[in-house]
Amino acid sequence: RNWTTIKSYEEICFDFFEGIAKITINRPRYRNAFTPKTVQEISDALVYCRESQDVCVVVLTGAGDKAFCSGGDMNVKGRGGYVGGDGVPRLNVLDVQKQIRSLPKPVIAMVNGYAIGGGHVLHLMCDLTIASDNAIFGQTGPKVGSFDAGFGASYLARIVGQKKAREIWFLCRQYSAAEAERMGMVNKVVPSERLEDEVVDWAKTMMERSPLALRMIKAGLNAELDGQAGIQELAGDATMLYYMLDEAQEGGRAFLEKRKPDFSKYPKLP
Ligand code: 2NE
Repeated sequence: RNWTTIKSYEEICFDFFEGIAKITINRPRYRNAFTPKTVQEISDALVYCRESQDVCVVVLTGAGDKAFCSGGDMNVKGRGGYVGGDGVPRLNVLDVQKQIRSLPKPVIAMVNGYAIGGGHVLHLMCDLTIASDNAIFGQTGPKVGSFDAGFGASYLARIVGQKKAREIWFLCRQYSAAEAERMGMVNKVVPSERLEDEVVDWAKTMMERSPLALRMIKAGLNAELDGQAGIQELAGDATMLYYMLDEAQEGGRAFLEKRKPDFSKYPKLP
């Protein structure tokens, strides 16, 4: 498959192939643990994915065959967050979680090994997860002095149920791809040599569907769980659609032409 580089970064790769943008955490030496810089680069790539008319589906993965992502880089975990080159402690991965959540395009986690700690939460945030049969899932926070009580807890519980979510966090065990699939965290498990083909198949199928319909259903699924922020997303999409109608154009035109708007001719459907 002929992936072309969209933009070069230091700690991620960012590639494109036939409507699919692939973000690869590229720190295999550390099982693809993220630093504040890795996260900043992912965030930048996600902004590109949101803005680009060419990107239809986003894939998030990790380099090599051992890990999707092992969470925050413990080497730079300081007091108050993960410390980058500027010496400031950050938890900027939480912003990336929200970016994935509100990206108006499908995001697939392509899990090719360990999805652990903050890396596990990243796969959860993606709309779909396709995993290789050697993938391993789990949270480690309470073992290593951390936790994610945000999406990492409540969204996990929505997916696997309260009892399983508590088990996953309280015991910090590791789960096989088959177990993760049974829990509903994984859409499909495939042999590792088929992983990318399978992900590209799923992406291509989604690209045959109406992008606006996918956007609205993602916003609707989010809205139920995300409170006012979720409603804002769905409402923003409704505003965007309204702006596409003559009825909304008439309001703006009337203002600029300094006349009363005439909305009488627009349909009032039952
Ligand atoms: C991922 C896992 C299970 C892999 O185990 P294994 O046996 O395959 O590899 P190994 O030998 O543990 O790791 C290979 C190298 O990668 C480094 C290791 O230190 C090791 O380095 P060397 O000994 O060769 O020098 N490495 C692996 N994960 C790393 C990490 N996260 N940071 C820095 N270096 C790492 C096993 O490695 C593991 O359990 N890793 C730690 C997972 C973890 O606890 N992550 C942090 C969770 S907290 C978090 O992510 C978080 C949050 O809870 C809330 C907000 C934001 C973030």
